[in-house]
Amino acid sequence: MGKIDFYAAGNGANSNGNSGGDYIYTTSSSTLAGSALSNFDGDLASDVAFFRPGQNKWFSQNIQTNATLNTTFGGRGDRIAPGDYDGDGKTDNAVFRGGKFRIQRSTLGYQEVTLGTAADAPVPGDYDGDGKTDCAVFRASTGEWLLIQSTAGAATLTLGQTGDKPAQGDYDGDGKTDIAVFRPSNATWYITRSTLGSTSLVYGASTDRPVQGDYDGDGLTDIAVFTKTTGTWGLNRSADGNTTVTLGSVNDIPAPADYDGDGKTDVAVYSPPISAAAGTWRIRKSTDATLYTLNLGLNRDVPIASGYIAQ
Ligand SMILES: [Ca+2]
Ligand SMILES: [Ca+2]
Ligand SMILES: [Ca+2]
Ligand SMILES: [Ca+2]
Repeated sequence: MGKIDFYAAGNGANSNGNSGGDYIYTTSSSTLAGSALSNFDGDLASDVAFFRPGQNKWFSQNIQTNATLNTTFGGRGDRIAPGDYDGDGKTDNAVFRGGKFRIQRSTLGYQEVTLGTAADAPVPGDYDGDGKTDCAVFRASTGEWLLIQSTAGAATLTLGQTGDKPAQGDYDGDGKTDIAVFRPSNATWYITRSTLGSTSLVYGASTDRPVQGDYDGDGLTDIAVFTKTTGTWGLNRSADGNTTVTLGSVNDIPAPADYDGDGKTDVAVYSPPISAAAGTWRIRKSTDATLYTLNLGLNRDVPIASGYIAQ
């Protein structure tokens, strides 16, 4: 079978007798929900992948075929900003540094986008829902989200304050990334959904890290937190309810993505080697809850999947 494109689609209707509030949604492989994060070969599953600072190496391994890709892109001081900026279904090498995105698009070639300042956090997502990742930054000091959308153009939205961690995702499942923050001081999530409007929820603890993803595969991003001291993942799933999973420890980097390609985000961590020869990837497959492990990586390697959540 050749390459196919993955789309989830559905209806959101409120049965009030008219079309108000009703909509049709689609999610393509470039959104922050579903099965296409960290997907360098463009199949249906996320790849184990990392960025190695210093060497500027991008390495990915398909865990079904063990096929690997190895490219070089980026420079000193870069933060990864992964996404599918050209909408071809393959994750593009992309970095943010000093108010500029540098993107090696898999089909359309190199692109630079000037946006924000060095102090801003890159928060790429598909804010206009056209299937292409948009450049975006979050400025905590003012709560501003500065967007340059691939179809809808430039926009500035406001949500958040100093200390907040950005947690963008598609929480209402309309195919458009929604701005969102996790506020450690009160353990509250604040979300401005593109179709359903504003909402907030107390979930997690002040020291938790936001690890939002689509853990139940319904097309809606789920609020989720990782407590590194206990290795506990709290998943507030939109369709399947609240649950916890234990995976990881204090030195681990959360790397949630859909590695088994079933449309549900898998709980996953990267353990840097510290004193061992290589790091360890641990992925809890959503299909059967079995653990996949792979020895791969060095101490400063940055999991590409961690580039979709607050770094
Ligand atoms: Ca691409
Ligand atoms: Ca877009
Ligand atoms: Ca949305
Ligand atoms: Ca999965």
